[in-house]
Amino acid sequence: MTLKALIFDVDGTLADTERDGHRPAFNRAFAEMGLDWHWDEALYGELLAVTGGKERIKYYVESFRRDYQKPSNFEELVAELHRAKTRHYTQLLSSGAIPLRPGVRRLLQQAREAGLRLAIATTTTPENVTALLRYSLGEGTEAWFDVIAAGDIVPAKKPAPDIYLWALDALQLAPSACLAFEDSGNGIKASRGAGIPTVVTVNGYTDTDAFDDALAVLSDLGEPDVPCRVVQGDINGKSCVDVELLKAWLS
Ligand code: XBP
Ligand code: MG
Repeated sequence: MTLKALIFDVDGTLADTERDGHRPAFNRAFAEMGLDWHWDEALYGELLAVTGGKERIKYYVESFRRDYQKPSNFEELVAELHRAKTRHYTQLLSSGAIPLRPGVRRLLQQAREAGLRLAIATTTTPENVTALLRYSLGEGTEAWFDVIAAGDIVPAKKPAPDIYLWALDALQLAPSACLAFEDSGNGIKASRGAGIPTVVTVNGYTDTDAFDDALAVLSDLGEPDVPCRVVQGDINGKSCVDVELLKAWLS
């Protein structure tokens, strides 16, 4: 099958957003609303088992704060907390605090030059995607992506395949004409569940997840002069992931 499009996860894949982006933003929202909740780095790793910010807050309350008396408007409170968290997170991104991961900008540029289409399939809120692209990739780069599938447009978040199926439908492409880029066990379950061959770049929160079904598992996408580390699979003697390698994987 000819490669037509690349579909990228955002959090953990385009940039390491979780530990120093989403996590402090959640904590600022909790403090702002007078809650004594604080998610340290280790606890946040456990909470990442659940994708989606609102879903994660509810999981925390149900599994870690059984002492907490939920008010009758708990759903509204979660929604308000999440809006505050999104405000803090996008503010953080606007300061340029979160750079793209190695090789991301290079591969996106190469893919565009090679005529490949680009898409995004993420659990996070659309405003967060826009902010990351604007402040980390550059003003106007949202237009590089034909499809941005994000947040609550599908009710079932990753590991359900729904967000990828939504993106495929919007692209009007078969899964076998695409490659997905993911960083987590939940992410690859979603992309493979939609039938899309998947490349994984791990990070500190996901390097012990299971990726049996990946085309390759790498430390990052690498750069010509800063090679990536291969955890699983074969990158044909290259130092980094490029369009030639992606095409070879798909054939
Ligand atoms: C990302 C997530 C998200 C973010 C928070 O998962 O799990 O929940 O942590 O985003 P993936 P929101 O990388 O697999 O898409 O708070 O905006 O939901
Ligand atoms: Mg991710």
